[in-house]
Amino acid sequence: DGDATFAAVDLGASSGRVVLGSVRPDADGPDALVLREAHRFPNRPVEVRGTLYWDVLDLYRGVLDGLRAAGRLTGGAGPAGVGIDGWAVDHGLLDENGNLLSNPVHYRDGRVAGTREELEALLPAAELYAATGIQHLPFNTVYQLLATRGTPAFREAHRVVLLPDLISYWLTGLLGTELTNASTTQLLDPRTGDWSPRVTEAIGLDTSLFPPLRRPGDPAGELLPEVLAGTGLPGPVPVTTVASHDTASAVAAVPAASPRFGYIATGTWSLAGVELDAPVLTEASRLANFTNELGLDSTVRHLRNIMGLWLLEECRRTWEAEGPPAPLADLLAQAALVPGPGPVVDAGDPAFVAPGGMPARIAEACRRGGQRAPRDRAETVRCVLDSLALAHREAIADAERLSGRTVDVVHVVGGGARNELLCRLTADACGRPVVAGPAEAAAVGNVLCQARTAGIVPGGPDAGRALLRRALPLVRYRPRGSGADWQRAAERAAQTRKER
Ligand code: LRH
Repeated sequence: DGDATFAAVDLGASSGRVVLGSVRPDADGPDALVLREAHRFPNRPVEVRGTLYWDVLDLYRGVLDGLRAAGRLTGGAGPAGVGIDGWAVDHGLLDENGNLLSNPVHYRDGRVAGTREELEALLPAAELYAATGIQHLPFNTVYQLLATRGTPAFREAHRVVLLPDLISYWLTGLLGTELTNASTTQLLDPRTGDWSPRVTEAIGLDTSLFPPLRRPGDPAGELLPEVLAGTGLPGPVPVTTVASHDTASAVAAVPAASPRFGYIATGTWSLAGVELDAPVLTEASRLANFTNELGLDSTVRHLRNIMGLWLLEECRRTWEAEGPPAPLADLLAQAALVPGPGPVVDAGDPAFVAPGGMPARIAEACRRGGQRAPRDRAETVRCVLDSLALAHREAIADAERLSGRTVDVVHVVGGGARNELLCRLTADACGRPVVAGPAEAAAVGNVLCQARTAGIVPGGPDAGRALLRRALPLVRYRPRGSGADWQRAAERAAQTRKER
């Protein structure tokens, strides 16, 4: 019992943050969980000689700055613990002395071209899916390793370390491979929770390249003396292995009251689906491009990756390069006035993965499908949000059909929970009530996992979720209309798919 303040390090594709979560399990209202953002920093990938990299040292500096700020916010006492989560699939290579051999490459880099065919020749897609349950995404770790294994850096590599684990290594000096994130590599068998011999043998990968697997809740060490000195924190500060895949932490923070819920974890991506006890490894699930990622408490996230607010972030990046800033609030207010659903694109189309020229690519996709292209920024933003709402509708319907789980309510968590228009359109398109929040879902799941390990919150998904329902301000959206207009929009989006 008691209460405590934990620091969640949460690394997203467009920004990182260190969030303090103070947990008071006995409090009845908002005091049960108080969140304070200690520090937020941009994540700015950089292209060098045709390769897109993460600036991982800049991110690490952001983490250290955040821990220093967390110390100040706690009046010098420092957090009771630290946990690290971030986006999936990416890794760094370490030599035998633990030094980083090369800069981690961004999952949106084009180096994976051709690796799908390479793997298919070694292991047919149906067998790969039966062994791992992971949907095909061009940048899954397995493809990145195929792309990199001929390089001098890979030949020198002693360890392959997933990115949140790399940050954890720099903070603690200890190496591990966290299980929920390992499940996104497409090298792990979700039934055994261990590397899949079927896949690793097919590609000739030595799994001892990965540091030993560890589970959410396991201790990950303590902040190193040099980290304490650099951040001014008083030691010792334990580091806990949390669900280090940000989506796993985000779904652990869904404040659902019953198992009959769907979720949409929104941010750069929209991850839409259901939470199950066991993976769905059917051929129908593979063909629908549904994945089975591992979560907290041995749960499985049966979901589809949808392009997400990346489409909007990229439009804004293009517009801002052309002229004055395009503030998000203004764009959304104008988009809300555009009648819809109007022209729509397939927000699952991998053609949208790469950065650059997004407004033109969206317009082109509309025209290709025989629709009129958006005429201005407001219409473009509306097209993106209508397309996302539609993709959410299809993913929730497919998740129900493929898993047999009934969905009575859809929870929108992550950054998009702040986007009123997106939530409203999602409720209308899904024909189900939407409950929005928390927006900092990954950080909340990260804090909850630490609080459980510290014995402050009881184990299992339900106690944490009940605490969140008491503590968090949640916004509810009722679905409007019959859904007939969304059915027609679905037919238009299917047309852009056909023409692809
Ligand atoms: C979201 C996310 C998602 C992955 C992608 C690479 O941040 O972790 O779950 O598919 O990044």
